[in-house]
Parts: sequence; structure tokens; C-alpha cells
Amino acid sequence: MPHTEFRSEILRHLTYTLGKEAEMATRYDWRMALSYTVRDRITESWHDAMRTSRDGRMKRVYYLSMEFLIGRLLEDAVVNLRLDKQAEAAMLDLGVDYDAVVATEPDAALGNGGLGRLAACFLESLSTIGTPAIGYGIRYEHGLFRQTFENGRQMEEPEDWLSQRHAWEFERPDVAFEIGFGGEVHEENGRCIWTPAEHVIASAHDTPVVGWQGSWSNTLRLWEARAAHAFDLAAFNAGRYVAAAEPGTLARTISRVLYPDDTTEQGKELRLKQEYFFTAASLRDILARFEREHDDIALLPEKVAIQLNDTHPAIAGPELVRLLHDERGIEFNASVDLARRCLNYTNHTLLPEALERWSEGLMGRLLPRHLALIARIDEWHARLNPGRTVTALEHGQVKMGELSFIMANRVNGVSALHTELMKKTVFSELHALHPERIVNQTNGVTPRRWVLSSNPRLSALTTDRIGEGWVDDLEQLSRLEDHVDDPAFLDAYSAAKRANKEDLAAWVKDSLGEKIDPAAMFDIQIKRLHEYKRQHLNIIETVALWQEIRDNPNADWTPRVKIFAGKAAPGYVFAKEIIHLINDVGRVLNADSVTSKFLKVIYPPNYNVTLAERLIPAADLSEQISTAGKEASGTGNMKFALNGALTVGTLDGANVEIRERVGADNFFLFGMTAEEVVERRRVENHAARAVADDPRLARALEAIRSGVFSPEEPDRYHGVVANVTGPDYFLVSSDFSDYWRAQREVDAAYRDTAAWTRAAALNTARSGWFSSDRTIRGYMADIWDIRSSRAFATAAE
Ligand code: Z16
Repeated sequence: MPHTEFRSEILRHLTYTLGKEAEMATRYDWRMALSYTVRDRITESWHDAMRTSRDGRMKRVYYLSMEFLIGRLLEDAVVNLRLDKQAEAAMLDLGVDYDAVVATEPDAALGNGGLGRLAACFLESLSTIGTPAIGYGIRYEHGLFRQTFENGRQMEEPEDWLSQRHAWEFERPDVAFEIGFGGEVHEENGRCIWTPAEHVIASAHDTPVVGWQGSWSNTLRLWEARAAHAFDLAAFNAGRYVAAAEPGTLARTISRVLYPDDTTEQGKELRLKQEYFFTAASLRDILARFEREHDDIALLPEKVAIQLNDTHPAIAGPELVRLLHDERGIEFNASVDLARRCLNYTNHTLLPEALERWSEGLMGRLLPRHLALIARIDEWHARLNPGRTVTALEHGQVKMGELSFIMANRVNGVSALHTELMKKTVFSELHALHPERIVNQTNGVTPRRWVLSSNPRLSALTTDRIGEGWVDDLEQLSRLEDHVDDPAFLDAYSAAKRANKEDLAAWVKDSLGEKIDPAAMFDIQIKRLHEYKRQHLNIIETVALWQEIRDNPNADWTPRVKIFAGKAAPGYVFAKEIIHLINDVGRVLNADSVTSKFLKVIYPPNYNVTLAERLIPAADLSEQISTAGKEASGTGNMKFALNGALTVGTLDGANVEIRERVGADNFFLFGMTAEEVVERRRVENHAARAVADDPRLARALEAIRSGVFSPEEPDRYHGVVANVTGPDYFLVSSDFSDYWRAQREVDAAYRDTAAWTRAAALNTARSGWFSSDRTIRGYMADIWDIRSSRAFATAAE
């Protein structure tokens, strides 16, 4: 279609949907008009896909997740529909700056980090592959908080993505369910009846998720909470205006905010309400759809595959049993069996503080029937497995990990190492009882967003050399290996990286006022702040390097820019101190006229998907330095490798598999293994010993401790230093020397530009396996038992 037709569609939406004249239109208006125009193109393929899956009675995947970190949607849709040339040309014709318009879209930040972003990549891959799927979550009014820095300290402000209209969603006033809480359970003719004390309405909002080339689209259905009777007219008429609106306000609280915790779990009543709210609404929707399409409930496991993204929707087990047994009268054992064959559970962490547990008291108050059913599920499991010791309900607590495992057909880990550790640690007993249940599905990322759209230069070069088949068959990147000894290819590869770095440097100058040299190595650590991820190891090494440069400023140092980005959970004091320290160190180093040409520290605030898209294509070095055994997988690590950054990292999570694939020569390994970590913790005073053995570490810590970076408050970092030299649970001190050694190898390697570029290109060429398309195919084969996708759709049941 010519871009002139595209242009008139945009104008039509501007005029009739937005009600604006072109002369008066703002960038917001243009973005909305463009978004509606693009959305129109998705809608037909979306309806076709839904009709195909309905008419073909196809099995569907239902991905239940508290988080979907989808970011911006316009550019993604434009790229997947291959409308980029047309859209740009049409906007140019209209005299509108396309990039500026795209940049006005707020990120949909409905997630904390990796778990939520994984869900978003999975939905896109499911659409690209053409597998019928619905993602279910919560339509949070406020996504993850907006981070600012005040004198280097993190401040949190509410995020407000819905203050503008959300161009991509369709409200479904016809799809609403009443979700109950509290109340009583009584028996009537041998059947349990739950009479909740309170009800909230879950109402659906759908966003189409379009796959590569637009041939299939799936649905992201997000539930909004509202009151059954939002307004009390009697109170209003009596002049009690605030009280009159109260029922609505209370109910809406449930979908008001995303909990800002990555990994650490907190037992809050509202959180449990959110979990039950979206899980119950989703299951009712799933059963209603099933019952429209099939008339035999025994077919449920053949037609419905439910994936629980972590334990957050774990109440799905007892809820599905309740819907089948209490509400449909199916015998209890048969109900459990049916439910269990539909449900699967992905575990994303082994950190004990992150495994959800609810007190029996709270569960009994909020979900009395479910508490009773959990006890019965435990009995059922015990009967089938005599001699077992594991139960979901124990010592007055409901353990959601155990409940999820017991109620799941398959349980999966997210990297090979993580899956093995799951078998050996948290789920060892359940694994012994059910040795076939745990499977591994190493995470992946969508190449459409994380290469094609975010790194157009690398994409153009790749397509020029190997054709564009790589976009939905990422292992074709291996064909780039034929080119890694071609100087012309290497020149083009490094020119693309260089141009990406220049773009980033310009953005840093504009937005932070700091000048960085695109010739320097861009060394990037971007992820949530957590002690196990060890941003403090990175900044301590930065301090030690700064001290050495100052000692010997005329030596031939390899220039580096250390870039950090990431948010700390608002209540995580230690993580916030690390942020403050990084900013304080940056302030001193960037102002040091002796060292700043060799070393700078940059920390842009408010890390989100959009910022990741900007940073990753410009990276030379990817920091993946978690304490071994703690990072379940990581997915940023994959995005960096694909975009030609070399990794400095530990043998943790998917780093292990990345290194196996890209080759040990193209990966800077350091640190203890997961087993060595466990051993080292048993050494008395391990941290103090490490500090005593490494004068560099001792000197860097002393500078931090004595206030070199916080002269206005010299003891500001006493706590941080006391931790790292004392208990040091995450072994920052014990891993420091080897990290330093690896970093100096990085320095030396970076100086050989040709060899570095070749290694970077090999990272790209050998990372094709980390596509989320591969991960989804793995789930289809090993978890969901789905062999059909759009290519195999049949009309027969
Ligand atoms: C999360 O993002 C992750 C784990 C978790 O328990 C909670 C949240 Cl919000 C992350 C893991 O830390 C990361 O290693 C992994 O790559 C990601 O989930 C996706 O599996």
C-alpha cells in the first residue's frame, strides 16, 4: 500500500477519532492517530486468529502473570507489520517528526523486571509462532514507580501511564465477573457453598499482541477492579459526598498499583487479594470459553494449558478445583485430577525470602473455602504418595511453591543450572516423589524487539549478509560466522556499534549533561538493584581502578564509561544505599580532571524497557556478576550477547549456557561456582580474610568508609562497608580479586580492536538459541503438549 493511503488513514483518525484539525494537532494527537491507524491493521489478523482457533477447536495457552512489562507498543507493532517505511514517509508528508511522535508514548510498566519482561516476550513469540494464547494479568492504574535522584538518592513518584488514553486496548464491558472475598462456607446436601462477604467486579480490557509480519495476533487481557455498586446515592443525597463514592474507591484499590518488589515477597493482604482477583477472573473466563466450544469437561486438559508465572497465581489450583467440584458438581478426586492436568508452574527464584507463604489466618479470612480445599489437596496428595512429608499447609502457613508443585502437571526452571538447583534444594523432596515433573526451559528474548527494532544498524548489516530469515529463525545468525574473518564485515559491524554509541553519547549529553567519549569502552550493568546482583562489587572495583589511575595517571589506561541503571524496591534500604554510593562515586570521578578521560560513571534514572532499548545496542561489555546460584536465569545477559557485547560474568543462571555457546574465549569468566559459594560461606571471617589478602580491595573500601565520596557525611557508607567486610552473604569481597583480574583482561582485550570486534560478532552469531521462539517451542513440546499452531490448524475436533 502506498504511503499516501496510509497518510489519509492517519488524517481520518485525527479528524474523526481525535476530533482535531491538523493545524492544531499536538504530538500526542499524531501519536494517537498513527496508533489507531496501525491498530486497524492488526485488528483483522487478530480476529482471523481468534476465529481460526475457535473454529479449529484448538488448544490454547493461558499465561497467568501478575506482570507484563510490555513497554511501548507503537514501534513494536510498526516493525512487526513492516510498516516502518510507510509510517515514516506518511508522517514526513504530514510535516510531523516520526521519531518525536513515537517517543511520546509512555512505557506500559506493568512489571518489575525479568519475570514481567519474559511474559511480554513470550506473548510476542506465541503470536509469531501462531499458537493460540491469552495472557491474563492486572490492568494496574499505576505501573512501576518513576525513579528520580535527589542528591544521588532514589526518590519514587507514581507512574501514570493511564493519564493519557491507552491507544491499544479495547474495553470489554460485556466481559465481567464478580469476584468474592471473605464470608462463610456452609454445606447443603453434601455440597459446599461459599457465600463471600464482599464482591468486586473484574472487567476485561484487551490488547492485541501482533507477531512477526502480522500473520497472527494473540490477546493480552487485563482485569480492572471496580465495585458492583460504585456509588451510594442515599449517602450523596444526605450530603456525604466523599462517603458516597467510597465503595468504588475501595474496590478499585485492587487494581491500583503494581507491588514494586522484584524477588523479595511481602505478605500483604492487598497483594493476596490482587492474586486471587486476577486468577479467579481468568479461570472463569477460561472455563466460559471452554464451555462455549466444547461440551465434555473431560476434554479440559486437552484444550486448556495454563501456565502460572511464578507462585503469584498459585491460588489457581484450589480455585479451579472449587469451580469444578463445588460449582459443577464433579467428584473431588476427578476435579483435582482435571485441574492438575491443565496447570503448570514456572519457578523464577530460589531465594528463600522470595518464596510466597501466607498465614493460615489470613487465607482463612479472605478465602475460607480455598483454605479448606488446600487441606484436602494435601490429603489427596498424601493418599497417593504414602510416606510423603511435604505439604502445602504447614505450621499455620500456606506455602505457595509447594501448592503450585503439587497442583502442576509440569514445573519448570528458567535455566539449566537453576533447574538442577531446584531439584537439589527447594523442591528436592517433591522432585523425589515426582521425578518426571520438573523440566528445564531456558529463558529467551524476542529478536523482533531486542534486535530488529532496537538495533536497526546491526539488523540491516545482518540482513545484508544472510538475508532476513533470522528474524523468526534466530539460529540462522550462525551463518554470520562465515563473515567474522572478512575485514569488510568487521568494519561494518564495528561501525554499527560505534554509531549506536554515538547516539547514546548524544542522549547522555542531552539528558544528563555529561560528556562521554564514544571511543571509550561502554561497560553496562542494568537490572533491578539487589545485593545478589552485586552492583556494589562493580562500584567497588570502579573505585579501586580510579585509585590506580590516580597513582599512575600517565599510564596507557583503557578508557571506560561505566553505566548503571536500575530501580531499588522502595523499602530495600541496602539497595538504596548502593544507588546512593554509585551516584556519589560518579560525582567525584566525573569531576576529576586527572582521571575522567579514562573513567566515568553514568547512572541515568528511571530504568525501563525503553531505556534498555537505548542502552543495549550501545554496549561493549555486559556485567552479569551475580553470586553464583542466585540469578535464576537473567535475560538481559541474552540481549547484550545478541547485540554484540562481551560478557564479564559468573557461572550463574543462563550465563553458563551463553558461555557454552559463544565460546570461553569470547566471555570473561570470573568468580566462585555455586558449590564454591556454599563452601566459602562456611569459612570463618571469609570477608575479612579476602580484604586482608587484597590490598586493592582494602584501599577501595577504606576510601568509601572514610567519606572520600561523601565528604558532607563521612560515615554515610559505614553500613555498606561493614556488610561487605563482615557477614558478606553475597561474597562481594571473596570474589573481588578474581573480578579485578577479569576486568584487566577485558581492558587488554579491548585494546585489540579487530580481535574485540571479531569476538563481539561471534557473540551475535552464536546467540541465536536465546530467542524466546525457541523457549516457546520448548514449552509447547515439553509442557503444553501442543504440536499445532497456525500452520497445522484443523477444523476437526
Ligand atoms: C523476577 O523478575 C525474577 C524472579 C522473581 O522471583 C521475581 C521477579 Cl519479579 C527474575 C529472575 O530474578 C531472573 O533471573 C529471571 O531471568 C527472570 O525472573 C525471568 O525468569
